[in-house]
Amino acid sequence: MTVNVLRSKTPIFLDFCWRFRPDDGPLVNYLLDKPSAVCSEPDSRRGLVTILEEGFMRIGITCYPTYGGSGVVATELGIELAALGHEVHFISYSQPFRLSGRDDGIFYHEVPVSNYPLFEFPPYDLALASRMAEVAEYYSLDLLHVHYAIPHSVSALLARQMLAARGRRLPFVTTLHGTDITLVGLDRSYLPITRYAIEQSDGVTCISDYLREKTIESFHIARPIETITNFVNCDVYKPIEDEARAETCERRHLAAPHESILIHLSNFRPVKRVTDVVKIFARVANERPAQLVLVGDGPERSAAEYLAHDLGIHSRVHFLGKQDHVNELLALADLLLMPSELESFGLAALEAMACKVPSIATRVGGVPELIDDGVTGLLFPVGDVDRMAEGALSLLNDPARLKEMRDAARQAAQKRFCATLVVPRYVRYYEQVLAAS
Ligand code: GMT
Repeated sequence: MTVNVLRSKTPIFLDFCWRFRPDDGPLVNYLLDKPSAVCSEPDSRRGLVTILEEGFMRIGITCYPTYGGSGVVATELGIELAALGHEVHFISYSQPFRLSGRDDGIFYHEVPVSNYPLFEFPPYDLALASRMAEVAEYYSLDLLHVHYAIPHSVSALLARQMLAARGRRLPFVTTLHGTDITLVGLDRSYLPITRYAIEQSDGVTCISDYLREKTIESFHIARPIETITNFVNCDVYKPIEDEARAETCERRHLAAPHESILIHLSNFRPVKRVTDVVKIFARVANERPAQLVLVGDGPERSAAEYLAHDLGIHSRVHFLGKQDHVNELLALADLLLMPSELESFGLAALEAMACKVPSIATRVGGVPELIDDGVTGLLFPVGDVDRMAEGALSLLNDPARLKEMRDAARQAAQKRFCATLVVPRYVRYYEQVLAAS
């Protein structure tokens, strides 16, 4: 039998004398003596132990693996945690799209969902709970971290109970991202169970203070909720310097050197108001040479395409669909358009900021916590496409001001939202949760 004793990046197997620590269940143990010692303590035994370095964790992460902010944050967090030496196990119905499948320290466990004809609605949440419990047991997970409350936190709660019945602990952290609270979670059919799962989580984090307050107010939650903002890897999301930018073949493919590039990046859900993006661009393109690049896909794409044709600007509007290396595209742009109805954070704007691209955005939800109006971007009321177009033009027509804002955007991303600052906060939070549970 092999047991974990201390914690380390690279397990070392040694013949030690050990015994179970009574309160910690069968998988957490501690060393009693040196290899040569006789096992003299009561209940002690000799056997193989894994020597692990202090602080090492095995973390199970569950998220929506498709295109969408919460899945992106969860995946990037897993990548950063693995880079810090932790072991990360993604548990989901398909591999998160930003994973290569060959990342060091990252494992993927698919959740098989039975499509037995009796099931009009296959019970994914139950299959997920079973897989979570299984993976936690087989791979000695320390904790689960679920992104987006519905249904992930309910599945994690079930997995924790399944393991508790077998004398094992499996604390779980829920990170709330936005529509799991502001839209879906408020639906009467989900509200009671979402509230229960939030209350029962061993730890709960929110991606902005706005969402934290909204959760407390809408769900009447009394338990502590910690804000840990979204983050960006500033070494991956980085600007291409000005002269080089105009010359890159990707940029030349999209626009002539004298043309501005406006970009939009989303999952094209109604909340993103993609048709407003096209309307803003039409007003800008009326005044100066410009191209619009739309990255992503979703239900509103066809309406946006129709509008681009209807307004006679389709030759300057490029629908690129889902893209893997959005960092490279963002770095080519002059401005990002994010006219959303609501954003609890606005990850796309942060990724753009790190690439020195300021946003024309709406003053909603958590966006003002990310974008300093007039300094790192410009904020407007929802639907005010005229003023958003004027704002975009005022920057594009004033290169000195645009440059100042570009620099400020990158600095803010580096100083406040860089992965190197934010990811250690998650690690500390896990440690607190593990110490308390
Ligand atoms: O609602 C969406 O558009 C997708 C959603 C998600 O969970 O995938 O996005 C939310 O989470 C992102 C990552 O934390 C945030 O950047 C988005 O602001 C947030 N969306 C909303 O609040 C509408």
